[in-house]
Amino acid sequence: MIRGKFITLEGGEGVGKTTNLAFIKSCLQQYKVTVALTREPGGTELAEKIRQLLLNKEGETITEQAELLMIFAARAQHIKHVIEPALAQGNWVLCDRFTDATYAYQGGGRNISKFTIEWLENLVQGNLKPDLTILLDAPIEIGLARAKARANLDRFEAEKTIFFEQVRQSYLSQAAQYPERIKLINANQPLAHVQKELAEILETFFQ
Ligand code: T5A
Repeated sequence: MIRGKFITLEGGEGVGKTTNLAFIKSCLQQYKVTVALTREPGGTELAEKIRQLLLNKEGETITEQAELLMIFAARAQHIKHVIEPALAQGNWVLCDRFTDATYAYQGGGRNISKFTIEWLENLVQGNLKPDLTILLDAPIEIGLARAKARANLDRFEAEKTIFFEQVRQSYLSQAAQYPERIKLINANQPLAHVQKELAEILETFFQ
């Protein structure tokens, strides 16, 4: 059995990740691969409960360390019960956010050290890394305006502007550091243009 590929979709708030997941899935299916769609935090029953706790603005304050550990706890469940089994069966996994989000939000946004995140990444993931990551990038006011127009703000979306600037810069520096894996798309353009670029990236990936 040939192991499947692991593709992740990243970006700040409201850049269009969820909107484009189905489009990416349909592109991948043209190449005759079976695709499992999933997301982080979440993807299993327990991980979805952790997601609810993480996004909830009410109740006691969640410390930065607790937030980081909850994210990796959810990720451990997700990898063990969903991602690894799917890849081992030859299916492709398309995931809305993964560990690049932890470097961006907990590293860039919360100032947790890269070494701490790397340590947890090694513990929880072992050798598992995405084969391809697509980073949708837009000025933060564009993404936040889209997110605000759509729903009530969650605990992350209610952060200050500086937090989102740090998240964005952290994502961009990761894209600069890993250009082979992370493909950057300007998400501040009409959806049809974003999807044309997505299709081109996937076509190149299959060559
Ligand atoms: N988190 C997550 C961490 O802190 N650390 C981690 O390790 C991980 C994994 C939840 C939160 O968890 C945090 C980060 C997050 O804050 P989430 O729900 O996946 O993660 O993240 P959100 O960014 O909140 O997801 P959103 O659903 O808000 O944003 P999307 O998915 O990027 O945007 P989407 O597709 O819903 O689009 C928003 C609106 O914009 C429109 C859409 O129609 C929609 O209305 N839109 C466009 N409009 C015009 N032009 C375009 N090109 C458009 N693309 C989309």
